[in-house]
Amino acid sequence: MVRLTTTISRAGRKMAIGLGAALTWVLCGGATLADQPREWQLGMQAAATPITERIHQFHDELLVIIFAIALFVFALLIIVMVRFNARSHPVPTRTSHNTLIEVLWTVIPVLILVTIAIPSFKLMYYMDRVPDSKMTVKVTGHQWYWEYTYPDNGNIDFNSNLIADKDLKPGEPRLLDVDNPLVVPVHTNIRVQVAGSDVIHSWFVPSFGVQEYAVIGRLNEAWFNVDHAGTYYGECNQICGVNHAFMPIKIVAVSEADFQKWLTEAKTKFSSLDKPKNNATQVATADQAPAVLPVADTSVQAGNR
Ligand SMILES: [Cu+2]
Repeated sequence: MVRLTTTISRAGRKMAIGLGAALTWVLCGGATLADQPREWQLGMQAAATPITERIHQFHDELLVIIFAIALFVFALLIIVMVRFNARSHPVPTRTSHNTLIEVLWTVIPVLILVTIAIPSFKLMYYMDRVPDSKMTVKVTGHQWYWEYTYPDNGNIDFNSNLIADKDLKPGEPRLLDVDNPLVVPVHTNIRVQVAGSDVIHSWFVPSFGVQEYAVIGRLNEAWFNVDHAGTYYGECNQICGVNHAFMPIKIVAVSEADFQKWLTEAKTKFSSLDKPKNNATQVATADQAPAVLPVADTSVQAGNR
């Protein structure tokens, strides 16, 4: 008996250590490796903006409510199975109405939904209203790349194209890295205007909590304020054609000083809006699509069609 207890306690200790390690990995790993999806990742990418922080908080609150409801329904099912099966309850009751219960099962769900709706609407308005923005970035979705414009910084305008597998340098994530990332300063309210040029795309950056449709002839707005310098990745998440999977988003958030430095370089590097586009030759038409497909692996191409 004593031996059994020791074995159990040893196993328990091992399990506790394992759980502790896993938890530390999730907590620490999650916080530092936050900018892009990781293999075997659990949970969401860590928040890089106040919007994402609130989204995650709301998600956690909903999780509690969902759990409580699931446990309650599970308990009811167990009670019904134990108390009202044919053996323990051979003569079924003929009850068909119970006013009190009917009122309760209508009113309580309504109250639960209202409880969810209030923080949900608060969050939606928080995401929707662009607070005093210091700068604007215009994002245009094309088949199949993104174009970034800085209207209040000398109309810098450039295209952001995927780096093909064969050109990837060590450390550059496959299908996520681009030639020209969007560069933004940290701790700045940035207004994002999203538009489309051909079909509907969607500019989605998980760690920023921003997902905005790029619709032709329509200007959608979002905003973000990046907490800390770093590189953040996102993807087009509106099925937009054959190369939908190959138009990732890369955002580099830098300090204000570094941003000013980048602006000076960018002004010479990229042509401004009133000059012809720097890489207009890369604009793809539908019949050119297979030719511009930037991934060498043909099995991937076929899988994405
Ligand atoms: Cu797209």
